Amino acid sequence: MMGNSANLGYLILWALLVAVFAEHSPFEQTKGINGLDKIIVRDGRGASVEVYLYGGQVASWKSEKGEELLVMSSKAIFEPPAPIRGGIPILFPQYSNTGPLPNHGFARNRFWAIEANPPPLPSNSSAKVDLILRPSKDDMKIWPHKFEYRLRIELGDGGDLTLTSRVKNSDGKPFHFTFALHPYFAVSDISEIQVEGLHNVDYLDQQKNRARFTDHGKVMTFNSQLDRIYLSTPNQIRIVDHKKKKTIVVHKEGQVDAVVWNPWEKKVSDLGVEDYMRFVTVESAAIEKPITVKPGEEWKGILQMSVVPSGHP
Ligand code: TA6
Repeated sequence: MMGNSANLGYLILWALLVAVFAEHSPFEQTKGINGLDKIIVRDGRGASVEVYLYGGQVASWKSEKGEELLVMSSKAIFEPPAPIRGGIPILFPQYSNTGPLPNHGFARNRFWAIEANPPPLPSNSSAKVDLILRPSKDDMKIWPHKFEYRLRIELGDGGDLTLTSRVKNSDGKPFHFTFALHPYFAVSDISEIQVEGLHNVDYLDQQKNRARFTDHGKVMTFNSQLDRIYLSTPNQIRIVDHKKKKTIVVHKEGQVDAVVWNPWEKKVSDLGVEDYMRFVTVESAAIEKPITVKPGEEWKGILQMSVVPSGHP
């Protein structure tokens, strides 16, 4: 009798502890599509971000009002080794196929881990998760460098989303990499938006063998396929969505380039035929001049994304 009530007491205590822990844990660990591990971070005011450990990839970012701000392809394949088409893929340690590695490197189709105690990184937010990627033996065969890629995914005031990348060289020799974070930003209609902030900036046209041009347009609009690497851009680029009367503000640090892409009618096997109308990518990138990290040193890059009413400063 006594034993039973003691057990019940322990059970209640345990349930209370679990509830208290769940309340204070900054994120929820769950299963996503095809049973892949997924993290959900909520800010307590309605904003949320969902992240797959596969690829360390943000798959959803919702505003305080629950509006989805990123696009996931209607034909996205959630089956390793295919990368996930949508959200925010991490292209590392090689952007594109101009190097020895598979297109866009390997970070987007590796399993990342949660890092409980990352090295200090100042933050005012408790709505965050820290991930880490270390190379496997097989990765070392194709890219022979020991590294630690730490990614903090964090919701800030007003539901803005910040991705902080830290790449540490834990090897005995320097290494170089090219890189991009590739957000598929949700827009009302690709023909109704304009991208601002790239006036008079040079770009490499990926549809023309990376020939170099200068963009003289005050703003960019879209009416056909576009795939450009803008070089040494300002830190802030804005996507103005006239229909939604909203502007997505993309702020980047530590990555001087930016890629703007929309495939339009170009066939992309894991993209629904009409999906191109709903997104544009504005990517924070380091492409023209690869980043060099010396042994024991760390590179840091920040991508901060927020949505403001159009016309807002
Ligand atoms: O960043 C733009 C880009 O490099 C385009 O050339 C385009 O092909 C896109 O990325 C998607 O690449 P993926 O390997 O995901 O099909």
